[in-house]
Amino acid sequence: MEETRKPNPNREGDPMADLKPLNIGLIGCGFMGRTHSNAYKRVNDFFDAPYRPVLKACCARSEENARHFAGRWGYESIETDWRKLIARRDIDAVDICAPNNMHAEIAIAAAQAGKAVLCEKPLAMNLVQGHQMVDAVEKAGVANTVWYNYRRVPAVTLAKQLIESGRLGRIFHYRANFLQDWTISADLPQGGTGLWRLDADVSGSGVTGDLLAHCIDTAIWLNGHIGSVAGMTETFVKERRHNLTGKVQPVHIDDACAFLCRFDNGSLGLFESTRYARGHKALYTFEINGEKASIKWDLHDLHRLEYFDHGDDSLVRGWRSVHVTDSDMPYMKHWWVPGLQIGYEHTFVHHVADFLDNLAMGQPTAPTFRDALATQAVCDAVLDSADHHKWETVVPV
Ligand code: 4PW
Repeated sequence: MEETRKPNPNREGDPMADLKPLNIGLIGCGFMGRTHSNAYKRVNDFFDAPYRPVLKACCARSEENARHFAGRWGYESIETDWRKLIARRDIDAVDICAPNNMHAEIAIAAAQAGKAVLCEKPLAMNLVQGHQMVDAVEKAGVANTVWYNYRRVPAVTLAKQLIESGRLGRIFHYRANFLQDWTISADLPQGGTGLWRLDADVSGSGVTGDLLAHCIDTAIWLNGHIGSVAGMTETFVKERRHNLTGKVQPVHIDDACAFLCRFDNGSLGLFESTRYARGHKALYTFEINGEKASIKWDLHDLHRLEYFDHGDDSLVRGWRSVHVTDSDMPYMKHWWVPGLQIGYEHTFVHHVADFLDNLAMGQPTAPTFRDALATQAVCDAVLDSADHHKWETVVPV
């Protein structure tokens, strides 16, 4: 959390000192490539970071796409083969924004080459791959992190602080949803640019790895280890034309997934995700009920944390809408004046700021690959449970 930062030795005494460059090699020039590039470009404008990210090279399979992306975001050079990018001596950190089926191979090669590795979520296609990735970064001793960005929404970080301070007391319930509606049409193809999320060979899973993984990462962070799960999944559209083969092929992703779980702290969890909730584009919500207080949060209103404290005077007791914009709130002192809001893209800037600070101090940046492996373990257990129609124990990692 930003609030736990120690003074940065690299900036002590000389705030104007030249910042050390950190040369970024970005692999994958799509949606996530844009969010990360924006974060690298903005971080030094708002944070006293110890490094200056340099957009050294971006890599896409198509030279045209790589050139276009490099031109727009200011990358100094391009590659079309990720192995060449990793082999370059002028790259310090490899950022993986390629589809999920490439995460493991790229991350392992990058770690073996001694690069810092930043990987998009979910960590891997499955737990076996995830373990290999964790082994690789830990054996190489390289800095590593996974972009579960919603932890760094200031209101979500504030939720963490409230829970850690004991304000909620014993936790009884954790509820989370991530709802979308963009795949309802049966005419939508699977596979190819932008649509690889529908092709299980590339994505690993459907909403479980793509959306619930966010909810699980936040939940483990806020409420601790999940011990067992009971899940159900459905694929509503069973065949779709594949963009790469041109043929109508079976769909193997989960279009919707819901699961119950038990946390090690004794609380009960209820999670739901779907891409078939008409009217919802990216509705990520969670609610946590404790003995003394409850909190709830909604991505559509991301700067608010709703808080109910049973200890309030009963005459005025009720849900408070905490507007998380004041400068004493997590991350907010780096932005505008109190009352003004920030958004989705800032969560990535916060992640880069934390990563750079931690790198300078030789500290890990959560979620590390190992932290993300715990999320992967829950995702795998949920899918196994749905397949086997029974409760599954989550493998400790
Ligand atoms: O990681 C998720 C994506 O794959 C995101 O947080 C939202 O849902 C936006 O796009 C998808």
